Amino acid sequence: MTAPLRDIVPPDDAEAQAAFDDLIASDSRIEPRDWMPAAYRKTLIRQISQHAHSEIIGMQPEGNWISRAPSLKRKAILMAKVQDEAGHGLYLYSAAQTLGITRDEMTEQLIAGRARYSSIFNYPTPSWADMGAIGWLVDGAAICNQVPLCRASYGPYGRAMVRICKEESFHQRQGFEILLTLMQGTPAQREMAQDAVNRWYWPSLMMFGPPDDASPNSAQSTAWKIKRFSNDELRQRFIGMLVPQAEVLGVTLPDPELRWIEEEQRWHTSEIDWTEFHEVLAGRGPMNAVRLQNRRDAHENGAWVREAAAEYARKQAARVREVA
Ligand code: BYC
Repeated sequence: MTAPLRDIVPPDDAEAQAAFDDLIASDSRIEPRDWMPAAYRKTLIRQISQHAHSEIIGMQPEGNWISRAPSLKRKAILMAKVQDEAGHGLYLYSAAQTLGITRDEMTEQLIAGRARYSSIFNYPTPSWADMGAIGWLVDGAAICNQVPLCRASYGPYGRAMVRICKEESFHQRQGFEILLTLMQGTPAQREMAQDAVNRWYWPSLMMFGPPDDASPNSAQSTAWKIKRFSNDELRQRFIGMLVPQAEVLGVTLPDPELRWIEEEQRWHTSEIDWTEFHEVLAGRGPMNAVRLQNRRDAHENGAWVREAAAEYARKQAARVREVA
C-alpha cells in the first residue's frame, strides 16, 4: 500500500502557497504531486467522496426496476446505465484516493451514515415512468452541474468528469425517450409519466444545493476554481434547458408560477421547499434508511469477494517473490 499523500506533502510555506496560487490564477491544473493547502485537499475529499457515494447509492432507485423493465431492450439499457453509475463511483473514489484518503475510509463513512450523498436518491421509484423521470430530470441536473466540473482545478476530478459527462448525456436521452414513449401512449401511460415528473421535478431542483446566500462552501470553492458557477446559476440554467424539452414531451412542469422575466433575464419560480431539503439531508427523507441499510447489506454480503481478492493478490505476490 502506498503512503497517504497527506504524510509526504512538504510543510505549508509561503513559497508553496504562492506556486499553488499561480497555478489556480493561470487556470492550470493542480495534480496529486503538487503542494496544496490542507483546506483545499479537505474540500476536494468532501466533494469528490460525496459525489462517488451519490453514484453508488444512486444505483438503487433504478436497480429496483431492472427485473421489472417492460421489455428485454429496456432491461438491457437500464442494466447498462446502472453499471455506468457503478463505474462513475469507481472513477471518483479513485480520484479521491489521490488526495490521501483510502477507499476503506470512505466506505466506512458511508455505511456508518456519516457521509453525505445527493439528496435526490432518498425518494422512491414506484412506477416505470420514474426511470424516465430520473434519466430526464436527475441525469439532466447532473449534466448541468457536472459539465463545469470538467474544468475543476484538481486534475483527477476534472478528468474523471469528462468521461462521466459523456455517459450522462446518454443517460439523459434514454430517460427522455422513455417519457416520450409513455407520452405517446394510452391516457394511463401519459398520466404515469406526468405523475413521475410531478414527483421528481422539485427534488431535482434541490440537487444544485441550497440557495447562494445559504451556501457556506460556494465562495471558497469558486475562488479555488472547483466550482465555476453558483448553485442558483446552475439551477436557472437547468430550468432553461427543461422548459423547451417539456413542451416537446407534452408534460407540464409542476410550478404554476414558472415564467421567464425578460427584464431580469431569469426564471421566476415558486419557493423551493428548503425544509424538505434539510429533512432529507438530516436523514429523514422517505428512503434514507432503506438506501443505507441496502448499502450496508451489500457491503457485508460482499466481504467474501474482498477476502478472496486479497488472498489471490497475496498468493500472486508470493509467487513473484519465489520466481525472483
Ligand atoms: N444533497 O455549501 P453548499 C448522478 C450539502 S450522481 C446532499 O452549497 P457545495 C446520478 C453540501 O454537501 C451525481 N447534500 O455545498 C447517479 C454541504 O454540506 P457539507 C450527483 C447537499 O459542496 C445515479 C451543504 O449542503 N452530483 O448524477 O459547495 C443515477 C451546503 O451546501 C446537496 C454530485 O454529487 C444535495 N443535493 O455544493 C442518476 C455533484 N446540496 O458537505 C444520476 C458534486 C448541498 O458541508 N457536488 N448539499 O456537510 C457538487 O457539485 C456540490 O458539492 C454541490 C453542493 C452543488 C452538491
